[in-house]
Amino acid sequence: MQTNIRESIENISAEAAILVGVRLSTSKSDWLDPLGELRALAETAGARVVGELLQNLNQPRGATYIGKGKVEELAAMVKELGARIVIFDNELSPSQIQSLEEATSCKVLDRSELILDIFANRATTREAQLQVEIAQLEYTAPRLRAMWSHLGQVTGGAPMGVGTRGPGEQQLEIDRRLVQSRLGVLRRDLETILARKEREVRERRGGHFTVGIVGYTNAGKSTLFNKLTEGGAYVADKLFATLMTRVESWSLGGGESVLLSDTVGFIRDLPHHLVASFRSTLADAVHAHVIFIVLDASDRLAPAQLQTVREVLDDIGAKSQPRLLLLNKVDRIGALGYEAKQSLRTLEEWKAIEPDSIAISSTLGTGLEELADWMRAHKGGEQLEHSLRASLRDSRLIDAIERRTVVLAREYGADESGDFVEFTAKLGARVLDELIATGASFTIDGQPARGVKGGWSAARRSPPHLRDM
Ligand SMILES: Nc1nc2c(ncn2[C@@H]2O[C@H](COP(=O)(O)OP(=O)(O)OP(=O)(O)O)[C@@H](O)[C@H]2O)c(=O)[nH]1
Ligand SMILES: [Mg+2]
Repeated sequence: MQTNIRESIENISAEAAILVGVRLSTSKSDWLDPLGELRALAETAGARVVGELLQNLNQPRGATYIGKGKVEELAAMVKELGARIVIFDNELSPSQIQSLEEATSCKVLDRSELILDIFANRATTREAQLQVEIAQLEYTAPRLRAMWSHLGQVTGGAPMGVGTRGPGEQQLEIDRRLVQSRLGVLRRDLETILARKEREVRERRGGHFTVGIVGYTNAGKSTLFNKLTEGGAYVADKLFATLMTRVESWSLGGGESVLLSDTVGFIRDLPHHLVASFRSTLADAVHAHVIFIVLDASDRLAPAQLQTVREVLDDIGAKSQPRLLLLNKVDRIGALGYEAKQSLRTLEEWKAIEPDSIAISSTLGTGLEELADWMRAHKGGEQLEHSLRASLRDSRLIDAIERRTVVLAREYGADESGDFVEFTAKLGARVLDELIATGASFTIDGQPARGVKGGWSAARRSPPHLRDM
């Protein structure tokens, strides 16, 4: 089984491919360049696109998805251009694939299979490989019948009359069982890795403020991540450059920092097996305190891409935290020609629709100061109630607490080190960090704050308000 799948992956690379798209009335693709995204996906997979075919239909034609005349046209194109694969933009059923393969004498793939192939080629860690193989087997299993009955005919096996079981049928049974047992093994392996990973994510969250960078594939997430942190994330002008999550610290100045995570990009109609498999990869985003949505504002399809991203976020359960929209690649908008600009939403239009968004350029660094300001304000803005005990001798600290926090109550007392005042006060992590940075000796909720480096996060490995989130 495994070899079959691996072979099919490698076959795409360097193969001459024809792209086929059917524009249905419900189609979500780009009307100006309907096959643009599929072309990028095919090229990412390493295919050489030699031809393209489009058809407008109200609804797909059952057996072959495209109309009879188009199938003939496609078969002729395959022959003439020497194509080795045909890639459909639409999702095909196993029997449609079979009919199309017979009619064109060519291997036929759909968009989901192509995406799975790209993921398979990019998966470098054990976790990613397991996720991809599981998704592939789950996607392939229902197609086995078609594959084998097809093979039975091609190889001239026993006639497949009603009630007879040709060699294909028997092989099918064996393969089904192989697939199921392989899936069992893979799922167990993956669970072990995931359990460890969940623990790691929880630990990371423990005392830190975390931010998940998400967005459509190729939006510029890794570029932004590298710009804000020590970097090291792979950046490329291709789809799905990033498959695994990376976490680095983003220093906001004044000893403050947050943990940023960069992760796999989203795409419309992502095969749902893949979404499920990659849920763990997205765990950092799901559990982050804040989500940055990076959008390529220089892409005509940005509004639809934003919608996809929001849908996927809802889907994976990242619903409760604040989301900040970042309109990226603003430098590129300026460089576009008049024609291209006409079909773009302008920044003014974006601002009117998404007033809280920030325009940035991850390559030039434009807007990143504003982003850091937003982050600082937001991080410091989470006002929580704490008790702060300060020595009455420390008038500067008491003054700072009075000025910088919302004091709800004051209680006076004395212990072995002298007289103190215990404040019940509302304050954010940022103010707390500032108080600690003064170097004064005081306690926060009963724990000493003095000498704690990195402020709040280090002082309180597991603050009560984060523990249950
Ligand atoms: N002009 C311009 N190009 C950008 C900007 N940000 C990113 N890019 C380019 O966009 C391409 C994709 O960038 P990445 O950072 O790899 O995008 P990504 O969102 O991480 O993509 P995936 O990991 O594939 O999902 C690269 O060629 C970047 O150089 C920007 O602000 N301006
Ligand atoms: Mg990336």
